[in-house]
Formats: sequence, structure tokens, C-alpha cells
Amino acid sequence: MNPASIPPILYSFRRCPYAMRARMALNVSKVDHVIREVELKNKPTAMLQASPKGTVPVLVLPDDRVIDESLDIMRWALAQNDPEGWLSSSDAINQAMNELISINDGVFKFHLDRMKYPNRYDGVDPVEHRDEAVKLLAPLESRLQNHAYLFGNTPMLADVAIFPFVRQFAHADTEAFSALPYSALQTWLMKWETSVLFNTVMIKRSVWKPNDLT
Ligand SMILES: N[C@@H](CCC(=O)N[C@@H](CS)C(=O)NCC(=O)O)C(=O)O
Repeated sequence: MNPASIPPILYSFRRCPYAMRARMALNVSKVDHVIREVELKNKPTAMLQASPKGTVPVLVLPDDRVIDESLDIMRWALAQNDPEGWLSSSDAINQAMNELISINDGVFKFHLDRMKYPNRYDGVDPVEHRDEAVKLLAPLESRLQNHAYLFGNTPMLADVAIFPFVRQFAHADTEAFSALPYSALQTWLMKWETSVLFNTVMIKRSVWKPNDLT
């Protein structure tokens, strides 16, 4: 195989929500790529050489460019091909999507981590953090009461970027999630979890070893 024929390589961890959204964007874009499943406790040297910060996902392009932020990987994939229109032709909508994603990646993730893993932090009350996270889900519910997806009647970047984190929240206590007065959000989550796209990117892979062909 000559170097030009090596497709983009995605270092990924199946259960990582950031890696999930990157895999979903790559899959929908139909850009040829290979996935290398890694163990977070034993990251491959090739991945760390490409991106020393040591987080997944990492995309290594055939020309050796490295993209090591999941949102940048999503945007790169959609810039190659966006057959389902996940990016809008309106700058205002793209801006509004980015703002919603920032809240998810910032303050929602902050509360989610403290709710799920209170022992990793000092003086943290998981119930308080859960309450804060629930408040942040309310604007998503309002949007979804108006249309099936966050920005209209078709899936877009914001849905895919945010869904893996709402899924983590729901899975932390599925009964409590079902009891929330957020029926549109519950329907939206179920739609994503049962989607062909999500289930395709969640297929189990064996851990990549440097001697593997791809
Ligand atoms: N901002 C990064 C965050 C990625 C991230 O934090 N990934 C986690 C796994 S979900 C990770 O690789 N953590 C490093 C580790 O656990 O060693 C992105 O969006 O790609």
C-alpha cells in the first residue's frame, strides 16, 4: 500500500462519548477511514506520537495532519461530505448550534462528571450536580417539543454532538431519567440509541495492535 492509499485513521475508544460523535460524523460523511480501537490505560505509541495530549478521538490524515478534538473531526468530516445536511447553510444556525454544544461540553459535562463520579472530586454532592444537569436539559426539551430534532425536523450537528452525553446522563439512572417531565427528550434519546447510525458505530472491535495491517 503506498502512503497516498492509506485512508484517514481514527484512534477511538468505543464507549467514549467524544469518540462516538466523531465516529458518527465520519460514518455519515462516508469518508473512507479506518478505526483503531485503543485501551485508555495502554494508549498506542503511534497515537501518542500523533497527539501527545493522549485523549481520544484522534484522526490522522494521509498527509500526516492530526485532528485531535472530536468537534473538529466532525466538522472536518462534514466539510468533505455532508449528505444529510448536518451543517446549516445559515451562519446564525451554525452559531446557535455551536453555543448549545458549548453548554453541553462545558457546564453540562462538568455536572455530569460530578454526578457520576463524586469520589473523584473533593466535597461534591452528586444530587446537587444532578439537579443542575437536569436544569440544563430543560432547553433541549423545549426545542424538542417544537420539532423532532434540536434545530428542526432533521438531525444536525448539535443533535449528534450532544446526544452521547445525554445518553450518559440517562444511563447513570435510567429510572430517574424516565421519571423526568421530559418526554420529547426521552423520545429523541431513544431514536438515537436505536438508530442504525449509532448502532453501526457501536459495533465491538478488538483492540488495535501495532502489527495489525490497518
Ligand atoms: N475535548 C476532547 C475530549 C476528549 C476526551 O476527554 N476523551 C477522553 C475519553 S472519553 C480521554 O481520552 N481521556 C483520556 C484518558 O482517559 O486517558 C474532544 O472533544 O475530543
